[in-house]
Amino acid sequence: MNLLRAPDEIAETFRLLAEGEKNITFPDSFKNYILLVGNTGGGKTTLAFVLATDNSRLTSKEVEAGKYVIEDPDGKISGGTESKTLFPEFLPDKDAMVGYYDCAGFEDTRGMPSDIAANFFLKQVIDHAASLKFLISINYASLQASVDRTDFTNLLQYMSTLVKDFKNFNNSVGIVATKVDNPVFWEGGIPTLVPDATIIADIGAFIDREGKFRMPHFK
Ligand SMILES: Nc1nc2c(ncn2[C@@H]2O[C@H](COP(=O)(O)OP(=O)(O)OP(=O)(O)O)[C@@H](O)[C@H]2O)c(=O)[nH]1
Ligand SMILES: [Mg+2]
Repeated sequence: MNLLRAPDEIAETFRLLAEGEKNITFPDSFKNYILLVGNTGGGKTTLAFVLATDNSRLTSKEVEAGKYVIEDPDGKISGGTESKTLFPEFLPDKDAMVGYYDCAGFEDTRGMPSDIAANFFLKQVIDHAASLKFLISINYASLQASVDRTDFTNLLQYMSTLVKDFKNFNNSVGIVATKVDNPVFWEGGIPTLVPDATIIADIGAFIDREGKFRMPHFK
């Protein structure tokens, strides 16, 4: 941290902590939480909408030829490298009696005050939980052997700082691949969509291989 900027950053940290205290909610009737976590822009907020709302307010927009993003009317879904979500946002699933918390991205460019505030409120959510599960959302592009693995490695590192003992979370951590494109293979000169089951199996093999290689203590 640049010392000359320190007073500003300290003031900003306190401002964000005060703002978060006003924003964050812990409804009494929900104690079982599913935390939506992952790198910035991995699709946590979009997934929260898909899981906990009726989806009818989401729209898709073509941003480049054949490339779509999903938008919500309140502008909570992000578009840039800065994490749009800062304070964990509560979305209830009344049927399942669980509460989703849409969390800030693990890696973003907003700096120290935002990092401190994001981690402070994440800890508050964890402390309020009677039971806790994690749903990691990550771009499909980061789960392919042929693409850069940095994103996945960063995710593993962050998860291992968040969860000290994964044995306590057996069957409580899920991964959702977002922004899955439509890969094709050619059969007799005809393009055929790769079936979902094949994509899921490939992702499973990638996670198994990379996870064991990067973090041998991960199971
Ligand atoms: N095509 C497509 N776009 C998606 C999908 N999931 C997310 N997006 C887009 O990806 C961008 C980031 O999505 P968000 O849901 O805001 O990601 P986030 O992880 O909450 O981001 P931060 O809160 O900033 O960390 C948005 O432009 C979304 O529209 C998906 O499955 N398909
Ligand atoms: Mg978000």
